[in-house]
Amino acid sequence: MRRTTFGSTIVAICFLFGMTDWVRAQKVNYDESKVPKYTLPDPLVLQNGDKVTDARTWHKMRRPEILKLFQEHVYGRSPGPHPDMTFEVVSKSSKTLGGKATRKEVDVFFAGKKAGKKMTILIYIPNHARKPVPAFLGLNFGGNHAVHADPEITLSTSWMRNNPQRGYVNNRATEKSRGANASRWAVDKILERGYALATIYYGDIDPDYDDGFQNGVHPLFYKKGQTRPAPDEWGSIAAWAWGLSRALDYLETDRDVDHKHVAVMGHSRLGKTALWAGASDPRFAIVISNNSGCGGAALSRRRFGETVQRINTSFPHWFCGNFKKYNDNEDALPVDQHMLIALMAPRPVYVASAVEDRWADPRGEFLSALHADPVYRLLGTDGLGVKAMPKVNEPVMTTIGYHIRAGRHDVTDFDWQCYLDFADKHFGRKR
Ligand code: GTR
Repeated sequence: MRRTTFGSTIVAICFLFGMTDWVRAQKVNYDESKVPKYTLPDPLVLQNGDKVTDARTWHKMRRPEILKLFQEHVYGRSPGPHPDMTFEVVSKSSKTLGGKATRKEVDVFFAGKKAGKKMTILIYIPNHARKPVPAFLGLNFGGNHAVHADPEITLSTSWMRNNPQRGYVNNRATEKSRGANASRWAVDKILERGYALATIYYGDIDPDYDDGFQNGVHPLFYKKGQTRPAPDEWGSIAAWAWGLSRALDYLETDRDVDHKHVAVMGHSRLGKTALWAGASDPRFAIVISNNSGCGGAALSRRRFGETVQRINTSFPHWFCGNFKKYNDNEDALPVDQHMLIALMAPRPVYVASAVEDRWADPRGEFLSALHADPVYRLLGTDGLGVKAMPKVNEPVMTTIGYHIRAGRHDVTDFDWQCYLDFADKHFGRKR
């Protein structure tokens, strides 16, 4: 009798959640003792087996090798800018936020056509600071109007994931969503500290759902007869990162912004994106990963929290087709994520974790930073200044920065405080 009840409970659970999801959910590992033994590929050994012992060999041979491996096996190759791309400043107000800032909105027409695909960059520039100013650049989740309650930010008309409580209905943003993500963007603090903030809704570049790569920027670059990216061509993360590079193309033309001092920052899937943007575009002077987890800063081989199989199943459009070969097969990957961090070297890079964000594997994020250290040292920097995970809320600010803060998967004022201090330090700014 008891057995029957147990059996029917299992059947009911399987029915409710779907058999495969239920089985998969049982397999998520949060137990450090169950992390499998693994050997990481050595970032300082060339594919032909030779050791890399000088900066020149790193820059000329090993770095290009690693970049290519990430393009082929993880994120996919992206094109350069479209030759017809244009920018248009569509609004400018020099007295916003109580007179503290100048706000600009800039449309980027990816292929030059006004009726075609575009993204809108929202830029706040501190009025008190001497121009050009350094900047933070990051993609946002809820539309530009969600980063601050400022009523004059243009309400996004792009496709949005529904969330009626926050003001997203019928896949569109409503007035209610103004400032919905303000707690994640310390706009006032960033401006006070003399930095500009530039941000773009990531869905302007590619809406975040699997539609076979029809409604984002991918089709602008299909060859004749091509209907989707090849297995080694860009997925959505690479497309979002490509959009960040196009924003930097614009910033290079904006006299208020010091485009040589732009820190690219992102949270979660957009943290993965910030890392890939920084790896593939060396113009980014600082790269910041906030809680980026699997496919971001976390080592794939640890299979702790979210795994390669899990991420490729939930989000089949994020990575390139080839990445699926590594589902439940992480040891076959020719790279791991410490090599992604190493691609930033010698530029400052910051990896941030949160204690409760176990899905993103905080220890795996730290270990990537640690195992990138030999590359940073070879290039003459101080690398990561610690060998073990620091205490909670105690940031490490060497050329590789790291912190694990209290709390959940999120971006907080504490995180921004650290990023601003890190940027001040590495941009040589005194307070
Ligand atoms: C989760 C995903 C994570 C992370 C997160 C986010 O569902 O599993 O890898 O990217 O979304 O972006 O908020």
